[in-house]
Amino acid sequence: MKKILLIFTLVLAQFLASNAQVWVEKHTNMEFTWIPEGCFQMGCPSKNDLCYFDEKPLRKVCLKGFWISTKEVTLSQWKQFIKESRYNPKAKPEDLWGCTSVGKPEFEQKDNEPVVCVSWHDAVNFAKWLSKKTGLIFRLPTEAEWEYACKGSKGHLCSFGDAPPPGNFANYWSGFGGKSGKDTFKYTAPVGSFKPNDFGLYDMIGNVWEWVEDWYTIYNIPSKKEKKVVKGGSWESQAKLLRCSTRKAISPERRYDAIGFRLVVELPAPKPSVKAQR
Ligand SMILES: [Ca+2]
Ligand SMILES: [Ca+2]
Repeated sequence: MKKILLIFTLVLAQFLASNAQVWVEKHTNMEFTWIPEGCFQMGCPSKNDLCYFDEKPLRKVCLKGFWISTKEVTLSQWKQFIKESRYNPKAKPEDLWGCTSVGKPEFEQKDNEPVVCVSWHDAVNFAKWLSKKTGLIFRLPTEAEWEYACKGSKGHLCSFGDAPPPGNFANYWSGFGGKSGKDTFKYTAPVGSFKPNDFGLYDMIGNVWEWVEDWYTIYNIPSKKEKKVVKGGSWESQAKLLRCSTRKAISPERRYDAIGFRLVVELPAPKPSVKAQR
């Protein structure tokens, strides 16, 4: 019975994801998915011992609907930005972690993998470039938007459930030998290599950490605006870290081989008559 229920849930998730309302930005071919207005429980339950203190407490947050990138921004889209804008920031060696230069990790990447080694400022400049190019407003998601999108319509702590699901669900740490994890990817995986959550979003947990707009603060405690938040864990995170509430404080100057980003675009809500375009 449990097995039938699991299969039904998976089929339903795929059906909902395949019926997600999407919009494609033509210049970069970047797809966005509509996340409907709603309230969710942000953070992690206080009784959950796996979560860190900075993910707690669980609190209700209500958001208007928004459009968010279906997948992480790819190396191909990043290369297009560099070529067209001639963006050429100086990277201090101490800000490069596992990177040879801006947008270039020490490992090989294919164009359909997520861009890494980009600072928070690089990500914001990418959004500004695309905004100028299209006349629309692109920006990083807020931490609340990102986490709501990650948790899906059921508010799952780990995108697909309240604990990391068994099996091949995301790209995470494969061990020092590489390819020893269930997902088989040693470093970054092509975006969309794993199943989407029930909003239709890919790789919210795992693959690469993702920059969000917010400064890092502890809930309800005033603090200095020194670091930005990255979300969701990456190819170098253990499976137990792959939660929607997982957060890390990183200097906005830092370029790291496990951090990328996705964007939000400020478009009107889709009309109810809009059909899925997949
Ligand atoms: Ca892996
Ligand atoms: Ca991710």
